[in-house]
Parts: sequence; C-alpha cells; structure tokens
Amino acid sequence: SYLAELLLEKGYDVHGLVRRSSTGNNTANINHVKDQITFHYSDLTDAANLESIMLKVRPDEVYNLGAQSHVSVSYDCPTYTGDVNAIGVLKLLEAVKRLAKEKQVKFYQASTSELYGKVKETPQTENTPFYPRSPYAVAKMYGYWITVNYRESFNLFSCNGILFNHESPRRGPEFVTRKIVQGLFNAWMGDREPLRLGNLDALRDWGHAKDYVEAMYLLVQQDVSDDYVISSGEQHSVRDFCDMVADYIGIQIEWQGEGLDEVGIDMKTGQRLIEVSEEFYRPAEVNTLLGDCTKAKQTLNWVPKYSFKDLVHEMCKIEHNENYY
Ligand code: G4F
Repeated sequence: SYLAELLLEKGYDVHGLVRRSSTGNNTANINHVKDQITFHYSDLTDAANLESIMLKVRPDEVYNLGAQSHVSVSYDCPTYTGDVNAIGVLKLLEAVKRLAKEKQVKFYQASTSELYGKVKETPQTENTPFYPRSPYAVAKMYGYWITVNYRESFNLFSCNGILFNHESPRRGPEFVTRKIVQGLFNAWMGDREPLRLGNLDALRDWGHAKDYVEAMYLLVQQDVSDDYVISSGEQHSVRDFCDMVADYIGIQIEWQGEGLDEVGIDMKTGQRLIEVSEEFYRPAEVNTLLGDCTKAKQTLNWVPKYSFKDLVHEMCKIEHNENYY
C-alpha cells in the first residue's frame, strides 16, 4: 500500500493484482487509494492470467511483492508457499520476458533477509552466503536466483531488494511487532489475559515500510539492474520491542524466569503481561539478522527517515488513536 501511494504521488498509472476472496475484505490497507488504482483478478500461480494481464497493461515497471509471507505458516503450507514464492516469480518473469520482446520493462523482486537464515557473517551484505531456515526462505531463495538468472540469461532488467524486516501500523497482527503493540494496548485497556509470544531473544533489524518502498523505487530507476540489501543497520530483540512499546504506554516490565518460563510483569501492578508459549516457536529459528546497506546508501542515495523509536512510536500512536478514540 505504501508503494502504491508513492507511485501515485509520482504520477504513475498504478495497476494491482488482487486475489479473489469470498468476503471481499482483504483491501483494508489500500481502501483510501482504491479509486486511483486499476485492479485485475489474478494469482501468482496462474501463468496464463499473468501473461494476459502483462500484454494488456504493458507496464513499464513490475514490482513483485506478492507472497505467502508468514514464515511460521510456511511450515503448515509448504507446497503452496513454494508455488507462490518460488514458481510464482518464474511465472511472472516469463510474462515479463514475453513483454520485453516488444518494449522495455523493469522487474523488481521482493527478496528477504530470511535468505541469510542461520547467518554466516554479521552484518549481512550482498556477498554474505545464504542459509535459508524455513520453507518460506527456501522458496524465496529460488525467487532471488531466478531473478538473477533472467537478468544474466535474457538481459532483462530484473533486480532484487534484499529487504530486512519492515514494519508499520499497517502490519498484520500475526507478525510479532503488531502483535506486541496490540497485546500491550489491550492489557493497558484492562485485558487480564497475558500476551503469549515465542522466542523473546530473536534479534531483528526492523525498519519502516514507508522508507523501504522508497528504496524499491530507487532500485528500479537505476540504468543497470543489480541486487541490494535494504536495512536499518540496527538490531533489537523481541524483548526490546516489548519494552519500547511498554515505555510508550507508561508501563515498566520486569522480566522474570528464563526460556519457556520467562514472564513479563507490570512492575507497578504485578499483572502478568507477557508469557512465553512453545506454540510460537519455529521448528528452525532465525536467531539474528543485521543488515549492512552501505551499497544502497552509496549507489542509490537512499536515506531512511524513521529511527527504530520513530517506528515503534508511530505504531503505538495509530493503535491508540484507532481503537480508543
Ligand atoms: O514478525 P515475524 O513473524 O517476522 P519474520 O519471521 O522475521 O519474517 C518477516 O520478515 C522477513 C524479513 O526478514 C520477511 F521476509 C517475512 O515475510 C516477514 O515479513 O517474527 C520475527 C521474530 C521471529 O524470530 C519470531 O520467532 O519474532 C519471533 N517471535 C516471537 N514471538 C514471534 C512471536 N513471531 C510471531 N510472528 N509471533 C510471535 O508470537
């Protein structure tokens, strides 16, 4: 939705692919710009549909942000995740290649820091070897390499943004940042049920999605396609994220115990705010991610505007306003 807004601001004619849903309510994040976008029913698993839309719309730029994007869910739906996140990219690239016979078309692939998985070096750069740790990341690795391969084999403009975690108030509540913001606001409003989380020690490099779509756009405006790490260069644990949200609300959390027995207690009231549950642990965890985006800063002149604190505070502010006023 942030990318659509950015392109509309720049005067683009924006087209979007939409999967049909029986309830038709999966467009909340773009409702405010819906009238300015042309939608096409589609699905990354449907090659014929992708080719026919490509030849009808004849876009100058194609941004592929479509995916089954939840790492945990990829263990429940590994085949679907592979169909969409790996072969879906191939299908889209084939459609782009077909159109590229007639006109210039640039392709952006949303690659991910999950590719680094069990990290081989810290911080991670464009040259750090990949070690994916989930069906999601393994599928994304195919998407990454097929994008490189079509560039090298067919001279397509096809680039990868290797984006580290990017969050915002629009993040789905099943991802940890939004889940923490929602959960702690609910506790502040009187909910006595503790927020149940998985690995509190996981370290992530969290940036704001609004900054990261600027980077996507800049990647595509280059004369030569290439692959770039996009990251904040700062690392925080899930526990740090909880503390930062609590601090915004005016609660102080005291952490007690370890591992599955760890709990977060409201220091003032003694209320159990957070507990750890095995349910949210992953079969193979990505323990630590930290990006080095020197190449993007130097080549693209990309300058992120949000600090970690700005990001957390904006998420808290919107959660507060939307739910309680
Ligand atoms: O918010 P998460 O689910 O994001 P994750 O797995 O890092 O993936 C996100 O970022 C990737 C970029 O690196 C994208 F490619 C991907 O599509 C997605 O957008 O989890 C973050 C961390 C993990 O280590 C997880 O184990 O938080 C830990 N965590 C702890 N408790 C939890 C929870 N994650 C979730 N979703 N829910 C929990 O209760």
